[in-house]
Amino acid sequence: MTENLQEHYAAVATSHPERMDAFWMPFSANRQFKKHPRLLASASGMFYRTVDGREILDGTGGLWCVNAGHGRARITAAVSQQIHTMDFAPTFQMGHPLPFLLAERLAEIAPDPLKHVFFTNSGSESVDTALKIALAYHRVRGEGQRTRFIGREKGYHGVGFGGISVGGLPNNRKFFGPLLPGVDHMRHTLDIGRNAFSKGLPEHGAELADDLERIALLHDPSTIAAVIVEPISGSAGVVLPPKGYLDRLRALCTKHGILLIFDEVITGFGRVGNAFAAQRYNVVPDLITCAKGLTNGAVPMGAVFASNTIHDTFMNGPEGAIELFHGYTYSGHPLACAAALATLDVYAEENLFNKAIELGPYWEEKIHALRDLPNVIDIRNFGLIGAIELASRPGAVGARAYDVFTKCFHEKDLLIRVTGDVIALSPPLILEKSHIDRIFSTLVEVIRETS
Ligand code: PXG
Repeated sequence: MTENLQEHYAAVATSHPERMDAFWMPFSANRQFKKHPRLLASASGMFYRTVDGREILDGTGGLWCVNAGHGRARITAAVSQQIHTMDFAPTFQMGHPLPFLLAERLAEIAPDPLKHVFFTNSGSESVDTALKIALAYHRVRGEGQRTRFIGREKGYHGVGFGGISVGGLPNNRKFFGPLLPGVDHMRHTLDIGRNAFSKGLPEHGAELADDLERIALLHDPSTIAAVIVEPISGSAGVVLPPKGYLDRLRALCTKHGILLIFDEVITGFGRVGNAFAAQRYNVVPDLITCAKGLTNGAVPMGAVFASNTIHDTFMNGPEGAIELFHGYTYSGHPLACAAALATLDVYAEENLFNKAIELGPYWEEKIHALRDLPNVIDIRNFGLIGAIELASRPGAVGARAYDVFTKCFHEKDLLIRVTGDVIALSPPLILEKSHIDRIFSTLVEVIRETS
């Protein structure tokens, strides 16, 4: 039925493009897209299939979320069974077993001591939740003057007002007014001049963490609630932490009583090896935000991990009092929980949190083989993340990478993601060496053909 509907729609869309007008697409050039649509109809393993029947190799894990590959039978069955058993149940002053089970499972894979989980429906909600927990935590323990947040240039923390306030991408901020007050930003860590073509983490730039000290001293550390960073920035075009940088941020936060939030919406669930980047880099934050890979992208869900100290601080008032005035109708939704539990099973059974460590060196070797292609000005990689940065055409930032993107999709059956002139890659973790070979041989051809 769905397939017929899709085929029917695809035919209609081709003959009557104006029929596509009602859907206002997110983060998209709507008019350009609707003139030349790219419509996907089904997905399995490493591949999408388009409405016109082409098999497309997925170099992006959907949108950094399908870590276990598409159409996993175990996840599909769990969600399907759950919707037949119980479609919805409230979690405000009520409950059902699944979010309790899931939180316990998640606590097992989270770094010590982040053993408590608050459920949301997206990365953006996870970020706003973490920021609110940070403010409320300080207030509950009698330091309510800690109201400032520190983010970072180029940071992406979703699209809620909290997230765009601490985020550092100008286009995501400039249309939306004054945002949250009391937010400052550290400098970003992308330094192509010193670190171009680094393999893995760059050597130079740990000292940029000292921006935190400078900003903290400017406002007085006692006014700062939390610092939020992505261990690796994804949306900004893959920006890596220089060696020692995250340790330095951790030390400064501890010194000044500031909470450290790692936004692991992209880096969580095996993308860089281990469950979380916090473990891979051996730096433990106070809060971790996640989403995406939590359910393998199958059902929307996000989560915030809180340290025992933060959680326990809220559990001190009168027992009948609500400890945190925050939550979503769909926090701990049965379908999302069922998807997440099955996803964790797949990750564990197939040892997928080890995949980025195991295949990382091959991935690194293959991506860096592109360094001498025309217009390539930097290549960055860590785990199963890769970025190839192209020089921008004069006066047309993003045009060259966009041409690579469309050529890959329409002519070479490869899905990549581009942001500005950066080609970003984040394939499902089930990929094999042959997929890696195909991704990069295609990119070699296409980059060579693109002026
Ligand atoms: N934090 C981080 C670090 C993210 O990468 C979000 C929060 C927001 O998540 P939601 O679920 O609200 O979208 C994200 C999302 C890209 C791309 O191509 C990245 C994201 C979303 C869409 C595209 O880089 N990251």
